[in-house]
Amino acid sequence: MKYLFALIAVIGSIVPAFAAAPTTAPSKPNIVFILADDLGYGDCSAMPHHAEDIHTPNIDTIAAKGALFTNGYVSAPVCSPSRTGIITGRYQERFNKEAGWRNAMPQRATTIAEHLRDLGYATMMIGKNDFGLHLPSKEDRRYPLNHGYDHVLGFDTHAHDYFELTLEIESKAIRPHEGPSANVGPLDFDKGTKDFPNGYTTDIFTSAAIDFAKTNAEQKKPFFIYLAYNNVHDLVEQSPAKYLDPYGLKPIPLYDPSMGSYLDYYHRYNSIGEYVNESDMRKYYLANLASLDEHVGQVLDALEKMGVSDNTLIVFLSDNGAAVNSGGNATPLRGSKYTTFEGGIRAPLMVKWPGKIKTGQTIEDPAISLDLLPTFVEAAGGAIKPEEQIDGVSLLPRVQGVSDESLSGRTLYWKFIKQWAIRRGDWKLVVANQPKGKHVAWLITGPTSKEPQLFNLKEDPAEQKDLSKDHPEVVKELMDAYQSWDSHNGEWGAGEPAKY
Ligand SMILES: [Ca+2]
Repeated sequence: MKYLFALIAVIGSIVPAFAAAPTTAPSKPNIVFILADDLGYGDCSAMPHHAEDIHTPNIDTIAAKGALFTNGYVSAPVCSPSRTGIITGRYQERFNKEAGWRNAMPQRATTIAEHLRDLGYATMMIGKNDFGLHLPSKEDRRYPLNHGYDHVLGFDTHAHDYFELTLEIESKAIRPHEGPSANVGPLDFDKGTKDFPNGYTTDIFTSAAIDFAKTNAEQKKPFFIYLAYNNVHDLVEQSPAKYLDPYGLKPIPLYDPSMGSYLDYYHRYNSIGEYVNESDMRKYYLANLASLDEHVGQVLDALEKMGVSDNTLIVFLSDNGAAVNSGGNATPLRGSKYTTFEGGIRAPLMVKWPGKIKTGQTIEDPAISLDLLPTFVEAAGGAIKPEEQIDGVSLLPRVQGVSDESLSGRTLYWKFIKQWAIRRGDWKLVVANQPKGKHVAWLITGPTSKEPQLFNLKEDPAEQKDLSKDHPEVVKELMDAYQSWDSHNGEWGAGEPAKY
């Protein structure tokens, strides 16, 4: 009997080996989604007509080895609502009719991370979560552990100090979490927080992404990393000396409670004024961007060294257009962050997937951040139920050349406080009603109007020539389409508390 058990044990150990060998099921690709913050359309050297002082060689390799979208959009001209659109694949206005500055995470929307985790992925959110506030509880649906992530390292607000990352500074600071942006202290780390004395967020987030990729690559488990750097968002002046030195810049002082509240410190240095002039602001921005580019390069290199680069889908995107008040440049587009002109909503977008996406493609069809959810789900071998009513479409058939179907005729919508816009084909109707507030009042370039302006983006991407008087029938068609879209907004949020 003893020998019989031994024989069974031997057979048992052989059978799985034979069973495993002939499998031909394709392995799921890893997915790394890198989101830059406030990086302008013209501030990435992969983009045509980029600003002359821009050099982003590492980011550019994603486009060179994959596809570059020259008409890549986000669904909002500011951070939080744009990110709700990204992670749900739906216009954020579906959940809240007045989504603008604010944000909401509906309970019933399935997020990118939830889809991918269900498909067998290890998931991690790193960096800026951004629901516009320092979350009161880690049990909140908006906290990444509660919407699809196995692990999280980052922060919840619009901005966080790049260097001051300890409980000690948080406890000493005067109002360390005041308002939606000013935030200082330790980073969120899974169910708790973690101190990083002498740390720098861009380094920390990069290392975390590489470590998570390595751990899962060794276990041969597909992974999804949402790597949301706070570069190049305020405080854009906060970069290590090695990035400031080439521009002859000095580091700004670190926060000290003797300066007042953390919000006082944040406002003192985050825009052109007493401490930073316009020329230096651009230089601080360029230094901050040089850091982002170098760290993106470190992630790409690490994936290569791990041997997983060929089986990894990488997407690079910015969450909104250039923040001109922080040194950003929307060249050659009109407007900036906070506007529904192209400068606020068109962003650098590139996709790389070796062997699956032809290299060196430039795609002019409009794409939007809402497309990422269905793109990732399709790449992972999943499917989205029709009742989920995703607004985005998978970009894979287009970038893989398996479909000739063009995206050029699609209709896209934007709404931001009193501004709105709609694009259908090459036509764009935009209402550039001047937003109020000291940070945004001067950001709309050219005349503003409560009346819709019509532009042909193919001939006039910089939105200079209003054709509304020449094509009243197009104005009416687009006006009707926009109003029809807006009339259904908020329906997905019905019955749910508006949480901000
Ligand atoms: Ca942003």
